[in-house]
Amino acid sequence: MTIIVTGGAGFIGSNFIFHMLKVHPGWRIVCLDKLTYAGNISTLAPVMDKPNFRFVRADICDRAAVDSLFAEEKPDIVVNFAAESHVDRSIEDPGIFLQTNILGTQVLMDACRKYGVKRFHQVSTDEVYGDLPLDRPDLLFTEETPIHTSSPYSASKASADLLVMAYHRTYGLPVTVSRCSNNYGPYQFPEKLIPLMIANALNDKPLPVYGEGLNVRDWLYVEDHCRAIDLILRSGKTGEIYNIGGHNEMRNIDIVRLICRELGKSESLITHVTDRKGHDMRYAIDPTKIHTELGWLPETKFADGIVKTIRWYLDNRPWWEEIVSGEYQNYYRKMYGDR
Ligand code: NAD
Ligand code: TDX
Repeated sequence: MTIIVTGGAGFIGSNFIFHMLKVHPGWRIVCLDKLTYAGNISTLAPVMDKPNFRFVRADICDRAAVDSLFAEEKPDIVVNFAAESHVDRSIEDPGIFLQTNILGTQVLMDACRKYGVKRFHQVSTDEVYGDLPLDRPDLLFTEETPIHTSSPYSASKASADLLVMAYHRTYGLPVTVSRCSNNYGPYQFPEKLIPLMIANALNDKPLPVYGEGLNVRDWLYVEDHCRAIDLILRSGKTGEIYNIGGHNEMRNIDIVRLICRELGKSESLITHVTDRKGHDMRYAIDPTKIHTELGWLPETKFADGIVKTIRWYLDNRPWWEEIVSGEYQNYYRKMYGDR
């Protein structure tokens, strides 16, 4: 079994590669990644020398590069994690989001058709469903919830999902799609809420909470997401969409307070800043389908996962200090300078 994993030098993709090499030691994993600002080759250092692992630096939008890799590797499965993934960046500059997230997905699917790939799995997001009101806790996103996007990021992910389903219907491409809630865990780029707050707190810097911090996200430990995708690849039905989430809704402000408590830092570091444009209020996944059809359940409780995650950032300071010391400083000034 040969799998091409795109975006495997990023947060979830790298965790997925570690997971798959552990649970399927006989499978060959080929990581295709452009190494954008979010991709970090050092993350993959522990597996780089494994005989059943290969890293290839390439852009999923580059047809020639994708074609020659598929010709060489003849993959059985392709799992597409490669994406521009940060909502705030999509608000500043949407173009690259449309390019990578939509057109890149098309390039990969064309190669899958040409080389007879047995499964193309698209890693999507709950953000394609838009948001839910805070005063209706009974409402959850199911796979039937209409697509209703808010940001250029979520619109690009939803567009890709539509294209994936169109390739299934029109060309019979054997696809699956998963839509997961917010992930947290090791190797997440420190522009995202949880690692950003951990890194800032450790450096005694202000903790920039958008608006009142009352927005709700549904958090899932990254390893649970990886197990769900592995299960969909082995037992999921082609042409199907699976929601992934663990019923773990939390307000942003409560997460930031918890991080302060765990790190022994004062809540006076919390600074309320101008809200995100078009900020989604609440996400909440109904994972009934993946539970009843495939037997998936999350294994890590948030209380344990967040402690493990904070411990990981404490134990792996060089990994994120390297990131926050470089180009990230310009990003941070631009995004938070006069917010
Ligand atoms: P990330 O930003 O950490 O990693 C993205 C990876 O893709 C990086 O390694 C980057 O170098 C690579 N990449 C970007 N453009 C590329 C291109 N044109 N060609 C090849 N490689 C390219 O993202 P993440 O948080 O790991 O998210 C992975 C996927 O999961 C994305 O598709 C995202 O939409 C989805 N997702 C993320 C979350 C979350 O909470 N992080 C939740 C649900 C779904
Ligand atoms: O500095 C911040 N302050 C703040 O209050 C940042 C970066 C975020 N926030 C808020 C905005 C959101 O309500 O925290 C919440 C989480 O923000 P992000 O970490 O940027 O995640 P989100 O916008 O929810 O999107 C994430 O989940 C779905 C991922 O980045 C997406 O890739 C995924 O599809």
